[in-house]
Amino acid sequence: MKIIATISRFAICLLTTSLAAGTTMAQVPASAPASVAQSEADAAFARWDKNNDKSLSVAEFSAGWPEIQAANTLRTLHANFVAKDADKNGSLGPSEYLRLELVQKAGTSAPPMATFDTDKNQSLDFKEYVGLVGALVKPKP
Ligand SMILES: [Ca+2]
Ligand SMILES: [Ca+2]
Ligand SMILES: [Ca+2]
Repeated sequence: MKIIATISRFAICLLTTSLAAGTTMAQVPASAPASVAQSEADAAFARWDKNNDKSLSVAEFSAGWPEIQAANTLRTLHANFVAKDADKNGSLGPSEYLRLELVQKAGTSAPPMATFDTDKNQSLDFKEYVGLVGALVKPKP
């Protein structure tokens, strides 16, 4: 179990670092202090280590795995969002919306941007974009 604990600690550390960089965007320097990532990793590890024996069993690791996947998904989504934000103003305007792959694929059945623009400011911020992807991406069979 020692090996699993070491690997997953490393994975969590990578994960929390990238997640923090992805979700808080420009507000933090790209390289957060290692100690911050470390304490986040410790917190995640402690959360997953249900019986507090300082190692993650296969069952504990499996239970925490969806969290890693969710974070990876979020990181990918954020990278896509940034890539689609052609004028780099931090949100997707109507023309950027129409260029989204998901919207183009949906063609005439694509919902108007307003469907996802929950605060009605004529553009989609990252949170609204996540809602769009959630609505338009069909779950894999
Ligand atoms: Ca444990
Ligand atoms: Ca934009
Ligand atoms: Ca909006």
